[in-house]
Amino acid sequence: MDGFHTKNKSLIFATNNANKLCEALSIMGDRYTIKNLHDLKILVDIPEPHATLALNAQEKSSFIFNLTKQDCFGEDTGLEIEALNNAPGVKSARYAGEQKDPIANIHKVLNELQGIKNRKAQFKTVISLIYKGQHHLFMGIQNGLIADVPRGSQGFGYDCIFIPEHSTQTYAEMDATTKNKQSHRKKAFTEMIFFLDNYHSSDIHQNLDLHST
Ligand code: ITT
Repeated sequence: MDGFHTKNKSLIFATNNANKLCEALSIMGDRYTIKNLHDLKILVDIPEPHATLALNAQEKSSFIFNLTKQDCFGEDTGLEIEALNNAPGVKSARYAGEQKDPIANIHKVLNELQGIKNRKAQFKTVISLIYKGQHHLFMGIQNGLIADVPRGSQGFGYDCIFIPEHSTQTYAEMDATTKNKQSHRKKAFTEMIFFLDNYHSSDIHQNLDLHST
């Protein structure tokens, strides 16, 4: 790795979610300058109309690239619950309706899991990066279990019902540093950082399948 080339890379994060930005800043460290849509005064809720996380992530990055022509990335994250046939999945933000209400989403999940013993789930993050005009995909998965009742007050979204593997605490019972050490987002961002740190213009990146990821 060449430290000179990895300094001060500047990327736009195509998100309106302040919690995601906060986690990204903590994971990416100070070698990257990350700006979000709020920083750039881009006031838009980018649609997420697709059937896969990868296509939605690409929708976000493409939308912002078309507007700015700058290096940028978007990510889509889904909670996939085995006993619910991997729902809410790509519908995680709007599981209980268009209002994107995290409390209503959690209620719906817990209601649907009432009496069900299989609590296995995974969080999946897919990042779509547009770097020097080329598209690249990265993925991170964290396995875990869905708690019987919400626990903890940290974090956001579904954090209070997700217990990652090898832990007894939900994400919402952990401090941010502990979540960011081993989360789905940490894993996907680590893949992207590795790619950026080792980027050479002649390299070919093996991409994931947009329609099944
Ligand atoms: P952007 O599209 O603006 O990035 P969003 O909040 O719409 O933000 P997603 O569509 O990726 O983001 O989020 C899907 C849902 O999953 C949404 O309800 C989030 O709150 C939730 N979520 C995402 N990452 C999470 C995490 O790390 N922990 C808990 N819930 C999360």
